Amino acid sequence: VSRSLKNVILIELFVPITLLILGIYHGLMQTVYRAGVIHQSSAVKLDYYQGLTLHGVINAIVLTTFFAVAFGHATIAYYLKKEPNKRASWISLILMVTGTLLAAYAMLAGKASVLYTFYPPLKAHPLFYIGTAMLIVGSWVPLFDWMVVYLGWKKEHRGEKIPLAVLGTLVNFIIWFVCTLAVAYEVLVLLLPWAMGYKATVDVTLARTLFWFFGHALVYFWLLPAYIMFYTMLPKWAGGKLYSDNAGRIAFFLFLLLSVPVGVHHQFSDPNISQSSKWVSTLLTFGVAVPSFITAFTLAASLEYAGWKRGAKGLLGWVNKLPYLDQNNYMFGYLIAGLILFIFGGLTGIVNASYALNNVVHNTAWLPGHFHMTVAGPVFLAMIGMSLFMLNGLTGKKIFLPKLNVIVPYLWLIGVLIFSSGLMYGGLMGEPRRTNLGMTYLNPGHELYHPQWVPSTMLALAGGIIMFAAGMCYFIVFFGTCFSKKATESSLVFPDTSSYHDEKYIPLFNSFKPWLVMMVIIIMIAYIPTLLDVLRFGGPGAPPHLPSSPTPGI
Ligand code: HAS
Ligand code: HEM
Repeated sequence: VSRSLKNVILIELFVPITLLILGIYHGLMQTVYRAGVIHQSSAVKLDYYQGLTLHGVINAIVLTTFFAVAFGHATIAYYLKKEPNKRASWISLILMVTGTLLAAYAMLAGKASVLYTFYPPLKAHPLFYIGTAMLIVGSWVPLFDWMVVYLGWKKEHRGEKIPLAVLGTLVNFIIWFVCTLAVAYEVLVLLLPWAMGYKATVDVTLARTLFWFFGHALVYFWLLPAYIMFYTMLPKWAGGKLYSDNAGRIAFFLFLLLSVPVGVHHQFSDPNISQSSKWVSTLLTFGVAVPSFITAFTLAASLEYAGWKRGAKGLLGWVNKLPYLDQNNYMFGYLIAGLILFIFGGLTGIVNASYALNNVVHNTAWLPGHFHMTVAGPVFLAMIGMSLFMLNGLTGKKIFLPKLNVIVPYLWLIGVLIFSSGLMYGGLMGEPRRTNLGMTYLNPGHELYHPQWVPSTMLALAGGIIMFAAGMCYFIVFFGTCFSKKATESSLVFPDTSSYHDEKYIPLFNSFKPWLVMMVIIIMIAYIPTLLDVLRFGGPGAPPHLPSSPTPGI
């Protein structure tokens, strides 16, 4: 890649990983507050909710968005052999960095403790909203630029399959563009005028609905870069082939159809959305699990093939043959550890999506249990692993302490398994999420003391400490590599995975148009009735909760 693109990508990796130090620190602090180790509303001059906001925003919004753009630049340039536009990539970078700095200022100054979901009635300083909007708009710019590069490539390669990594990148950013339209409207039309004092009130239910239109698609925006690595790189790193190329194409296109219209599954407890809309959302959510099931089976077959190629014997012998601790092939460890976590992250997601079961787990500690095995599982491990891989390739610097590096993902895996087990166990006993338990329920001196939550929060604390330790080891490796001397010529080479079943060119799996039309139709089916409900029964018109109905709704 050119010097300019190399610098853009390196800044896009360096900025969020530096901020991540603060993000990881606040993760540990959250477990400390929850376990009642301290009975304070703040620590080191940072308030509990301020810390939780910094944790969620840095880890789940800033890191993921910067990484997706950096990795997108790299995949487009590598697989299409054409570089994105220089000016567009710098404009995007400047918008994203400025937006992040504005939002960081508002959060660190204690003026935006609104959590990473930032919907009202919590209100932030206008700079937080302006910063968020700039980060989002900055991440839109590359999509339009990559589309130009892609269309140019297509003209010269008629009848050829779109490289799978490019297909995944474009699908991901189209999902991102569509879902962020709703949050841009929420921020610019509802929240900003309210935060600046031009409007006295805000429509809370409309804002929540717009946020969740964005909010669940957001999780697939986090996930798809990892899926690109699973399909197009992992099989090669494992020593084999991708079982089926078409399986990957189908999975990505199904995400395009179903990532957005499922947001209402976060609002099963909102009384102003009808039960029929919620039922449609449940059904579509089971639908969006299908591409992940396809992925699970395709990857298992690909890994089995790799194991056989490495000389495995017996029915499950292939599992032992994979290169788990190969220092020169550390990406395998980062990806496989994430996949193992995702088995549990996915299963708990299906529990959440089941309309009636959701009543049991909603707003409890079960939820952070679920999402640390997804966003802090396969997504996080793929992102930090690939950041190191790109840093290594683009700078030609040798990995610092490779023996330490190769154990980081497994340490993280063990930490998350213990941490999430504690949270889920506690959640099933009614432990709330987003609550400073140390002030009340886990304070023996308080009348609300709940001793039955001691074991679960202690388990979460133990897992949190292991995750924190893994995080610190990663920082040593990442920054150690950053500041070491250049060892070889820089060249970023992704593995070229071939397919076991390399099916012939099928136009439907190599064109966006039919899928985009279907996407719009499904979104309309899911969201027109929901928005009508929200507009009709919004604000004071919301129906009261009926104790006779365990699933609230009109
Ligand atoms: Fe979720 C809430 C449902 C996936 C993240 N989710 C959240 C929140 C976050 C989040 C952050 O329906 C909290 C939001 C908040 O703050 O309130 N989620 C699902 C479902 C899926 C799902 C059905 N979630 C994700 C992903 C996330 C994520 C991915 C981040 C990246 N989630 C929900 C629901 C809620 C929710 C409700 C709202 C709950 C409430 O009440 O508030 C599905 O997409 C999951 C499908 C996944 C699978 C797993 C496939 C397994 C694979 C691994 C294979 C392993 C191999 C390894 C091959 C079916 C691919 C083999 C191993 C060897 C050693 C060889
Ligand atoms: C929330 C711990 C890393 C994403 C939380 C909570 C805890 C926690 C205890 C609060 C649960 C609650 O009371 O509701 C940790 C620890 C980490 C870590 C110990 C590692 C040392 C991560 C990573 C990500 C992440 C790497 C994402 C990439 C989130 C999100 C929330 C959260 C999105 C929700 C914030 C909110 O409710 O507003 N974490 N976490 N965490 N964490 Fe982590």
